[in-house]
Amino acid sequence: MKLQLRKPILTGGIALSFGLWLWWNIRDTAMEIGELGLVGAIAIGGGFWWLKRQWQTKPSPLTISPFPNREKIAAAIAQTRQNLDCLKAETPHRDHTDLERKCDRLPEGFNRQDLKIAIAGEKRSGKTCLQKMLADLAWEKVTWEESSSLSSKDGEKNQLQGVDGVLWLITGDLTDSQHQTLKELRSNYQRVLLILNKSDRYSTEEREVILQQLHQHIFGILPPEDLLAISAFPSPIKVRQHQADGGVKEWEELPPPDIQALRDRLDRLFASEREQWIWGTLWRENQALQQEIKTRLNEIRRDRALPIVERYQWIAAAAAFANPVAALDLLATAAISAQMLVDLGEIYQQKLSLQLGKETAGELGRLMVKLGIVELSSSAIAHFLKSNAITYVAGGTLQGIGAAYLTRLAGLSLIEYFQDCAIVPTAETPLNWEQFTQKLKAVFAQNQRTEFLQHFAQGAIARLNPQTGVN
Ligand SMILES: Nc1nc2c(ncn2[C@@H]2O[C@H](COP(=O)(O)OP(=O)(O)OP(=O)(O)O)[C@@H](O)[C@H]2O)c(=O)[nH]1
Ligand SMILES: [Mg+2]
Repeated sequence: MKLQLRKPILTGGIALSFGLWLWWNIRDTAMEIGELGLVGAIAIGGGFWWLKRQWQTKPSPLTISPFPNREKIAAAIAQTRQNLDCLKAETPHRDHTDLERKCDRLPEGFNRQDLKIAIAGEKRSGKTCLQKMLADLAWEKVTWEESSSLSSKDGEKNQLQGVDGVLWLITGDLTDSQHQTLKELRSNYQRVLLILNKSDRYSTEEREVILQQLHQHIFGILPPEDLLAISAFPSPIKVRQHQADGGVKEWEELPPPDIQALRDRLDRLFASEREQWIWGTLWRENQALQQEIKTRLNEIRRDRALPIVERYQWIAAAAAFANPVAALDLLATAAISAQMLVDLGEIYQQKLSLQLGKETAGELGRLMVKLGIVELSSSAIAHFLKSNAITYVAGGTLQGIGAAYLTRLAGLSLIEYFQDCAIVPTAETPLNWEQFTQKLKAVFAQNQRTEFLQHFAQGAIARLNPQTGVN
């Protein structure tokens, strides 16, 4: 086992004091001797670097968010119902009975009594041994299931979505990714008990050190009582007995399992928190259903939104082709139609007046210039026109393709942005530019590939000047 003797405060403190001492002592001379000045600066810099690290690595304050109460979950379920109604209203001819059935069944979760608990953890961490022992204890209305290793992979985490609690077995300190998984589980209102199994393999001191490190890791995520050390199936120990005749008798003894701490904790939790654990699952089920509704609605809305983007893309192309502007910045702000924003907003139930649409379109064009998108795409298109033997390039071709391309980027980014908004009608709100910028960057990265641009440019040329084309 790796035991680390960590005294960062001492080491860092010494480094800092030494740095300061050195600096004060050589301050005057250092002004004259550049090299020493450098030494002092490095020492001080090192000290501050260490201090900064300490501040950064300080554990966050206790932030265990309370589990949602019955009212909060009931409100969330009502919201799901509203979202489903919205989906039905927008697509009256489609069948959504599967989602409806799920939504109708959700409130039944409030009457559930049985607990389903997963025993999860790495391979060979003792899950089967522990499950056998717990099953023998015969708690009322509790069932156990062994779950494969817990990692950050989505598929595995989904296995735990439907269980009310997780006994997470570990046999040493937590890794960074396990720590991350723990945080994610907890933020999904998943009840987790972190259990150090096989603790018989450690001496009392070693166990204390590990537990102390684990306590630091779970700080702010789990209450300290939910970290427990057990031995579900301890290894046999050698017993030696000195005989009267001077001989030594040796044999192996199997120590009894030590799971009392876990048993006591579960006793208490089953009596006091049973409902909360079940509500946690209900909350996750509701979230999953909301996501399902949203995905279905977004698919449908996207199918309606794409032709709109296409339409405005060619309108912009024709306008820029007929009246080519030399300045790229002007191209961006002129190309994006406010009406496209309003029309897309309507599909996604995001109210946008023409006035706000105009302001947003202008802002959006400026953002594209600022991010270098306009310049990059214009030079990529110009390069394509030069390097491909185009039979005839009319005056505004570059501007036409550019305007169409920028309109497309703006439209697709807006679709991505609106997909994350609430799906029910909302009051007029300006764009969240921080979020929108992320979407725009992602959409630009996806549509920046040379093949795409070439294909796009070819299509645009054919439209702008149907008699000509590409060789
Ligand atoms: N020393 C020690 N060994 C243990 C303890 N608990 C389980 N083991 C041993 O660990 C090994 C794995 O135990 P299992 O219960 O099969 O572990 P598991 O997590 O179900 O394993 P997989 O299903 O293969 O992932 C066995 O050899 C057990 O005897 C314990 O508390 N102490
Ligand atoms: Mg097993």
